[in-house]
Amino acid sequence: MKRAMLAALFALAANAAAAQEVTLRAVTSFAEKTQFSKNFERFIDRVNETGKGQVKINYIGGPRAMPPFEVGNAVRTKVVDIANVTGAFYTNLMPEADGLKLIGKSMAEQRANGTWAYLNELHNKKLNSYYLTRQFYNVPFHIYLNKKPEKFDFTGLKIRVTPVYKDIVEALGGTAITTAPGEVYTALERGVVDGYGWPVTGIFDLGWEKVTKFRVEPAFYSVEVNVLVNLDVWNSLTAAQKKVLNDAALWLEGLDSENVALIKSERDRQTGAGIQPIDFGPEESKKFLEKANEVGWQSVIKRAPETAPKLRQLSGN
Ligand code: 173
Repeated sequence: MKRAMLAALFALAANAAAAQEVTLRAVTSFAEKTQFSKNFERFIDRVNETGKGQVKINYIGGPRAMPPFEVGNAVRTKVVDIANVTGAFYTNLMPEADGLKLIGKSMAEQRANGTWAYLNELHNKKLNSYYLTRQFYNVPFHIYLNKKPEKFDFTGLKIRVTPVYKDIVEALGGTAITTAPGEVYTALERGVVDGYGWPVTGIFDLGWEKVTKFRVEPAFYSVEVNVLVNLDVWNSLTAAQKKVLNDAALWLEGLDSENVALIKSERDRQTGAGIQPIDFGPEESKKFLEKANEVGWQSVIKRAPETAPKLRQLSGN
């Protein structure tokens, strides 16, 4: 009798745990298994392992499932519960997101100095989402070209952009053409563009080395790929479920330490593929970086005059 009661109790407890397990639908704004989805995919595995009985993530996939520029809105409206997405793809909803590229501090620093809290507040308000974390703060961007300019002047060049590169490309006289990453290869192949902006890592994922001649030095800005959770979903989670996600997010932040070696190997690989650096020397490089920072902030401040100055101050840039 005692035994039967115990068994029944255990069954009840197991049921309660099962009833508590929540399944989150996830998408990524980058192609599956490529550079800027990979660590998010590892995060999903981690959550599914450590969160057994608590949280389960159901990975819907990447741009084949949802156009990248729609991912931010999909989290906002709870079409998906959790997403891996760069702020560059949701500046229409949150102009401040364009400022993320200008914040080069690690998440540990951002949590310590109030940046994370402020960004979370902005994501709560404008994207109805919880700002779980950001990845790749220590990976910069480059402009890649197929025509070689004589100086830092892109006049006459058509360059594929997202909001990340638009202002600096235009400040240097180039013509900016916005496309999703999935359209870059064809645009280069057909000569619709003479170059493109992209991080230092990842160009091999979609075969762009075959249609790329030059990489402009120096590297600039900071890659930001964020993990957002719909705010209603976040608020409905138990403390234990939030902890699973938060712990996995901190673990994900730790993966940024891999980026240093990765950058070196990707630069070597680019050299091996015949991609030549264009370098106008230290003075011009310094001027370029100052200009990129300034036009970047001015553009964000113009679109978000109430909030962007505080972000700039927190960034230290
Ligand atoms: O170039 C892009 O599509 C872009 O803005 C981006 C942002 C973060 C990581 C990779 C690319």
